[in-house]
Amino acid sequence: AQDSGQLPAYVAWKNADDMIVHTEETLETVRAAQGDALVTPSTDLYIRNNLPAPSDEIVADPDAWELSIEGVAQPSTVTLADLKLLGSETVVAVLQCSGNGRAFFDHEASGSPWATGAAGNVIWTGVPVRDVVEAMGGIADGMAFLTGTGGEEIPEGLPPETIQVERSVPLDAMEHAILAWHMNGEPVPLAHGGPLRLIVPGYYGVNNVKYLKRLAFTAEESPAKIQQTGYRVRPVGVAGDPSQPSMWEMSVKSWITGPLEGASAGRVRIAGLAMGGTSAATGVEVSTDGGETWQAAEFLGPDLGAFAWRPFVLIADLEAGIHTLASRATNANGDTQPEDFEPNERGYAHNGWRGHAVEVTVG
Ligand code: MSS
Repeated sequence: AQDSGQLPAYVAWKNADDMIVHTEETLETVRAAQGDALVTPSTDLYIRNNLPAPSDEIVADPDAWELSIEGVAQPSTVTLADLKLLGSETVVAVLQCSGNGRAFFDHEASGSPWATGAAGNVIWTGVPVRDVVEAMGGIADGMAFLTGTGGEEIPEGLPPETIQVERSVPLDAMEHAILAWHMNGEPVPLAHGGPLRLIVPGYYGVNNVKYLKRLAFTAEESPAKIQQTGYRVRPVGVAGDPSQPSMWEMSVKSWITGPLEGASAGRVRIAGLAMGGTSAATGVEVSTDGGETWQAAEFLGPDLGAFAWRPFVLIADLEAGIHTLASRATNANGDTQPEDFEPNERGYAHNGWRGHAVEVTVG
């Protein structure tokens, strides 16, 4: 699927050379283009839509966008202009699809064959959810989840819960969650969920609901299919059900972004990206011999916070021959990437270092 160049019209503004178009609704960033970028330019950020995006009329006047807030002491409908008066915060957070790394499983899980490019590091600005809650008199009694509903129009005749993008995360996630109107210093583009998007730092992409039209504190998880049976980690061949782990918290992960194919013998600059998931990435090691020996790499650039990724670099001395380059990150919780990651039906959450390794010919 390396057919960059043919961008769908709604994302024609992206950098075609840096994108792999899997389908109209799924575009991945080219691995080499991820490089050692501290922040992913919006023009390079991947796209994953479960439903076609709403009309771009909704971003014509962002401040007029309406959000319904439920499950609080004083439920109400507010505009984006109102929300901007409640508080502002900027958080840098990795946005990563649940299926990023799916291509490294052997069982050919259905879905886009994402390699490393269904992930980006983004600067989000918006109002902290806790400030919204405070303004609405607090969370109503008995609520256990934060539920966000996407603003896509549901075609008539279809029961909304079959296709609606509505996701619930545990209340704990509220501590860091924001309702974002800016992405990388600009209004959130429609393709990435403008005018208003729920950002849940440390949680998989699917929980970061675009074109957010409803924010609700709920006693139960959303009845939507995408919550009940979708995005569940289960053994290969097993159907999704609510008892299985939901794609919530991200795990520690890293990958090399260069070199990916060849290099000249001698000093070689090996670069990549490391993220901690729900806690900060604290270190990353690189192996040039397929995991037999490891050397600590150095983080590059400023620390943008626990939910951001950290570019890393290691200058290695490589002899002519074939080298298997791998990276292995550790986070503040003390978790380290495993060598292998057990296959699961939908190919979610792969963070095994061996699958992400690259074979490079040095000559
Ligand atoms: N939201 C909405 N509203 N819709 C849709 O479709 N998707 C998901 C999220 N959110 C959606 C939403 C997913 S699934 C993902 S990843 C993300 O988003 C993506 O983002 P971007 O911006 O990149 O496109 Mo997987 O886990």
